[in-house]
Amino acid sequence: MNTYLEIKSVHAREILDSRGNPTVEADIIVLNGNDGQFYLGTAAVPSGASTGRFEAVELRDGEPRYFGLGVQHAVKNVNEKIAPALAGENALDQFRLDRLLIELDGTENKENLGANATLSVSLACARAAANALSMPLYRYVGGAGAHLLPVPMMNILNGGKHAANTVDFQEFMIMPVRADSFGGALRICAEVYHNLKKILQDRGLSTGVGDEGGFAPDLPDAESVLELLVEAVHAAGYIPGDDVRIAMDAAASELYNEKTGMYHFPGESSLKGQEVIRSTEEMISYFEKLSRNYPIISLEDALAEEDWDGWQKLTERLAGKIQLVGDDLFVTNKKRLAAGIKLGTANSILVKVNQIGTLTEAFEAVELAHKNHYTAVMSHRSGETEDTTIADLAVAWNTAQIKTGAPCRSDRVAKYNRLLRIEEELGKAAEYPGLLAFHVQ
Ligand code: 2PG
Ligand code: MG
Repeated sequence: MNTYLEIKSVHAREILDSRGNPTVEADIIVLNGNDGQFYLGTAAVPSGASTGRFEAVELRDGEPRYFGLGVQHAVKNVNEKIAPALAGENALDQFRLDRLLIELDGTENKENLGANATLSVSLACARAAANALSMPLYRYVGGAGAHLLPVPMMNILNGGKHAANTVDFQEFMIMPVRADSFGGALRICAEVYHNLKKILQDRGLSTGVGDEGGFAPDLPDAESVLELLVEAVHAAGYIPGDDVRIAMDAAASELYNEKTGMYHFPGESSLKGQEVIRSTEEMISYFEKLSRNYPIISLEDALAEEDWDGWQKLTERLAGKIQLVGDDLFVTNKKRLAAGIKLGTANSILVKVNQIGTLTEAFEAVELAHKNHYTAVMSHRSGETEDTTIADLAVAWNTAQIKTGAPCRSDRVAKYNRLLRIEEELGKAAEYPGLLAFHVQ
């Protein structure tokens, strides 16, 4: 029996994200020809703060309401342009639907309809199809092979654009590589998080949190943050470097100054009372030193999005030892990833569905990465919603790693909780990869 899930209606609305800014949410209703029933799929779009220059366009109204951040035009594009184009199509045909969206937009970077408009529809289609087939989303998208739970890359100390503190690098994360289940891994992370809170409290440091739920105290440099993380892992009763490794997102495009061609550290400068600037070469040596002294397994956006020469050098020097993740560098775009693979830059890609604007294109980026022995890390944005789609996608595409913030704030915890439920549902089939999630050990 051929199943046809006829798209009956597509409707978008403006909702708020975790930073109190507007974002797009779409509802899609399909009619299942087999049982004559209607099914709903809903998806909401996240939004970044340290946005890569080459990301697909997030359409904002630029009008006085919400300081220009309204998304009424993107919503209108869904309701008036996308909805008629998709009416009557089969929601099971995800690749075809995404191609239709790409064609309807007609630009390289989705500036016409907005990637926030296209993504809301793309994800809602998949959700409606999964619901109509009574399947969990990870099973519908990933098929029979979906069984791998991701290792959390959990951000417990926020800096950069995600917090108003003096920490210049954006994210300091823990990765529980020795747990035997996702649930066990999550417990380790939460225990370390609470120990870190206590350590900060005892030292009179702030325990206020940043955009992704990690603490955001004023600290002078990366070394002082890494010291605290190692201490928190110990205090929680785990062994740093053995049970728990560290990951960092430098978000270096934010520190890079095009005029000077150097990386500027405003927080470190203010606390040390002298201007701290690093060249590409000094950045590489700095990361080399940090990775010698601390159990760092993964480093994201260590250099700026256009510093390809620097990235090549960084890869030559460090790729054998640590995972080098391209976020702003690759922007979930298979063309930029292909260029990177050719040049031998990085060995991993961060996957953010809204950087590219359709489910199909995000999948193609993951596929290209895996084919070329790059790892792929499924990721949230710093502005999130209660939508948990990325948890299912991590399992569907066997990415084996997920970055989705601290065990704090429901927009982050919702994804972890969804993964707990998936693990429970998979039962014996569930696998937690631990160190096998990495090509470096
Ligand atoms: C990043 C992300 C998510 P943003 O840089 O990796 O942590 O931040 O969504 O602000 O780009
Ligand atoms: Mg990043």
